[in-house]
Amino acid sequence: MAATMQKITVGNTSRSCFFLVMASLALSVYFTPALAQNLLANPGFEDPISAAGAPAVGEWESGAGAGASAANSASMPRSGAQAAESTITGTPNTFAIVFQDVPGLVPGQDVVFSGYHKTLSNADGNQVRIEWRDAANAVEIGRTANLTPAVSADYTPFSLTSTVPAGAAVARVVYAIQSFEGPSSQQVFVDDTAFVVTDTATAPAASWHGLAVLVAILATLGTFAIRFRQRTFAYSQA
Ligand SMILES: [Ca+2]
Repeated sequence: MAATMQKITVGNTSRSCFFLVMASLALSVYFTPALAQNLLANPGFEDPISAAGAPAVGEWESGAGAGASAANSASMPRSGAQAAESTITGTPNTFAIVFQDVPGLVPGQDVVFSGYHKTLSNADGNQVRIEWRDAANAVEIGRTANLTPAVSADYTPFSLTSTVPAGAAVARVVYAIQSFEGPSSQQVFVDDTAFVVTDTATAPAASWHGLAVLVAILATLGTFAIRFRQRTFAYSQA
C-alpha cells in the first residue's frame, strides 16, 4: 500500500515538474528568436528582385543608372540557383544597387549585415552600407560609412557591423557598385546575405530570457529535491 502511494505521488510530481521545465524552455525559446535570426527576406536571391523602387520591406529592390544593371542571375550562384548580379559596362558616373529595408529595430541594437560576393572583372567600385531610416520609413536618419571590401574571382564573405542610431527603426541594407571616379566595367555577384541583431539594448528581452533560463534551472533542481525527499521518506517507512 505504501509503495503504491509513493508511486502515484512521485508520478504526479514528475509530471508537474516536467511541465514546469518544458514551460520554462518554451519561454526561453519564445524570448530568444530576435537574436541571431536572419531578418532579410529572400537572402539568397532565389526569388525575383523587384525594380518597383522603395520602400523595400520584405523584398530586395534594384536600381541602376545608364550603362548599368542589377538583377537576378542564374550564372554564378554561391548556393541555390540564383544570385544578384550587378554590372557596369564601360560607363563613368553610374551605379547599380540592390537594397532591402529591415523594420522594427531599436536604437542601441548592434547589428551585422553580411553576405558573399565575387567578381568577374578587375574593377572594385563596390560599396556596402546601411542607411538608417525612421519608423515610418520616410526619412533617412543617417548612414554608415561605405564599406569597400575586396572582391575576388571566388566568393568571399563581407561583413558590416554597426549600431542602430537614435531615431532609427529601419535599416536599409545596400550593396552597390559605382563608377563615379571614371569609366569602368564591373560585374559583381552577391549571394547568401544576412542581417542579424547580435545583441539587444532592450533590457526586457534580455532579462526575460535570463528569467526563463533561471526558472528552468530551479524547476529541474526542484524535481530532484522533491523526488529525493519522497524516496527517503518511502525507505524510512519500509
Ligand atoms: Ca542563391
